[in-house]
Amino acid sequence: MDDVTIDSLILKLHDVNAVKFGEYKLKSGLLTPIYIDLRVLVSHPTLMNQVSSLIYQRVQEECLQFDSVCGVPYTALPLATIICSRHERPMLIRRKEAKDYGTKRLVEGSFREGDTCLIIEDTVTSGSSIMETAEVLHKEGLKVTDAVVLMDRQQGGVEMLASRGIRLLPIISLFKLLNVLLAAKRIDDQTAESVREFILDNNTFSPKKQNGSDAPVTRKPCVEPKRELSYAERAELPCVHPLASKLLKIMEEKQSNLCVSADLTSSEELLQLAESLGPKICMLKTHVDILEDFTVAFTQKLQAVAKKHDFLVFEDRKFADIGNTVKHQYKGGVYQISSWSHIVNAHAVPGPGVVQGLGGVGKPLGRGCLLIAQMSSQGSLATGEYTKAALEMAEEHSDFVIGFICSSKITERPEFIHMTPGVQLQAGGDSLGQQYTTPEEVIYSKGSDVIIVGRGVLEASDRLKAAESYRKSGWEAYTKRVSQSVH
Ligand code: 5BU
Repeated sequence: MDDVTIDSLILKLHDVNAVKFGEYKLKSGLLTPIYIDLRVLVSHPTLMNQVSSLIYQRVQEECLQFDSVCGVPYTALPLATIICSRHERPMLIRRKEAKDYGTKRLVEGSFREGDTCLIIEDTVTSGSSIMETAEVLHKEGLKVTDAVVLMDRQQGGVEMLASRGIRLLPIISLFKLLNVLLAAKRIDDQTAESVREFILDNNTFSPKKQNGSDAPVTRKPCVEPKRELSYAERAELPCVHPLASKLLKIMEEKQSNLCVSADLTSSEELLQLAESLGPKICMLKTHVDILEDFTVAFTQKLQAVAKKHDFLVFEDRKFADIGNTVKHQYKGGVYQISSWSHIVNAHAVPGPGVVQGLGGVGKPLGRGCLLIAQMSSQGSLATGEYTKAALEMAEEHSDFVIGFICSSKITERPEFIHMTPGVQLQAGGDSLGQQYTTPEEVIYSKGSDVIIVGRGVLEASDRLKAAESYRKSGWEAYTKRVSQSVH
């Protein structure tokens, strides 16, 4: 789905008053500074068709398999009708109230027990409306595995539905909507910030509520495996964080454990680098504060390139303050890192508050954090007991910490991903204390998972060729390591 189409749709939705700013009451009684009312769509047939096309495009992109389609009443009903009519797919209608005469059916249309029904919705906040419809469908013997939604308010719907076995596929996220309206000067910084604040402070999903107990719910720790697992095997473990699982899958699919460190000062050059090296890398690391021309539009373009070439973005921000401060640094300020970077990192030096502050912002967005357990620079103080303490901190916050920046493997637990900077094809260093180790040494001998390479690629006369050499070298070291430990 291309970004230009989404951006222009967002502006059109704003034009027809489907997105309003002010003070509105939600179904839950909560007052919200943004209201999304897609009921007006029916008065705008062109827009209606465009939205239906986008929903169907998403269905095709994800190769979803289903026997029928059901729109959540009422706003999504006409959307489902257009899609089903245009693409000749069977539709089901869920009644809000059962008739008190005739068949008394709650679901109209023909279906067989065990059929899969795809749900379509216009806006999701907590996910409860989709869940209500899914429960009615379940009672009729239908299966619901996926739901496509035009607008995700990012308040916990994805997580709530996932906990009930339904994958929610959103087309527009609220943060994306804000960025586009802000870039088009439809709203000011203050409005965008107050909405962001509201969304982050009002996440409706609490794993505690889901299992009815007060005990904090964390993913069950992985059992230490008896042999070295492949990236693909680790991705499938239920104890692995969804973002770590995504990264491991990308690594396996692209046969790349290379993260390029895009330490550049021009956003244009950085985007060009991302575009050309995209197919070779599993992750791109940034230092956005060294860009001389940072804009919100840059982050949108970077996200689009990351999506196109299937890599994750890691902003190497190295948060190191008390929880309350890092919370603001992560979600706000000029860079709004949480809105575009999949992964960030933090020093363990402030204690667990740093992870808790960041987690409050990042967890609802599905983000992940790396703890800096060791550094590549000469004389680093992050050694011994400090490294051990960072590991313990990660183990206690494994619902947000997905791994480490380290020079070698520090734990056998397969849910944590080890990432190592200070890598070049020849060992050595620079004049300011950086120390380099080779990909073979890092991945094969030291058991790390990802090589982070900056100048090794950036200073090469042919960056693409250099990236390919690092990818190949890192991948060969990994296959050698895994094959030697098989059974
Ligand atoms: P180089 O050009 O490959 O030396 O760049 C390494 C990058 O990794 C650079 O962006 C550093 O800020 C970053 N880095 C590092 O080198 N060592 C560390 O321990 C950590 C980050 Br944490």
